[in-house]
Amino acid sequence: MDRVAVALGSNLGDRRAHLDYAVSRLRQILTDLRVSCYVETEPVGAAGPQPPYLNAAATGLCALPPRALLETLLAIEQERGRERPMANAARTLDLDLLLFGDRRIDEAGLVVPHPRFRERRFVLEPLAGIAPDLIDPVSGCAVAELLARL
Ligand code: PH2
Ligand code: MG
Ligand code: MG
Repeated sequence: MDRVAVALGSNLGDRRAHLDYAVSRLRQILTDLRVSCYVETEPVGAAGPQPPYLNAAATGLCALPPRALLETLLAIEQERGRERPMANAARTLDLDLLLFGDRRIDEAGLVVPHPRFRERRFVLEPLAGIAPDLIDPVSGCAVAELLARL
């Protein structure tokens, strides 16, 4: 089984309830689940003013193939009423697949490692709290190193 890492984010509605729900759903599909603290962060890259985010990260062991995990993450977003009016719009729940073991995948709709996670403090800070030694197979760096370099 591969150790996977997922980023969680919410800035619409009851943010804590959305993240709690996502964690309970992740517990059904991943074993040895570890969940970071929830951190409040300022929106990055939004076109206009937006409410602050609650962000978190989770890791666990996954028996599903990557595409099936991705589809499950998207289904969980839908269960919280996720809408996509435009890129970077405020959202009830965003679940991004960051890492899938040491695999590199570049397919339609599925790019792993996540192409922007190395630049995102709102991803690396929570992830470093639970998995500082997890290796990014593209840069060869551990999560703690990626955070220190920001
Ligand atoms: N997600 C984005 C864009 N900007 N900013 C913060 N603070 N947290 C996020 O989760 C986030 C963001 C795209 O998914
Ligand atoms: Mg995202
Ligand atoms: Mg997303």
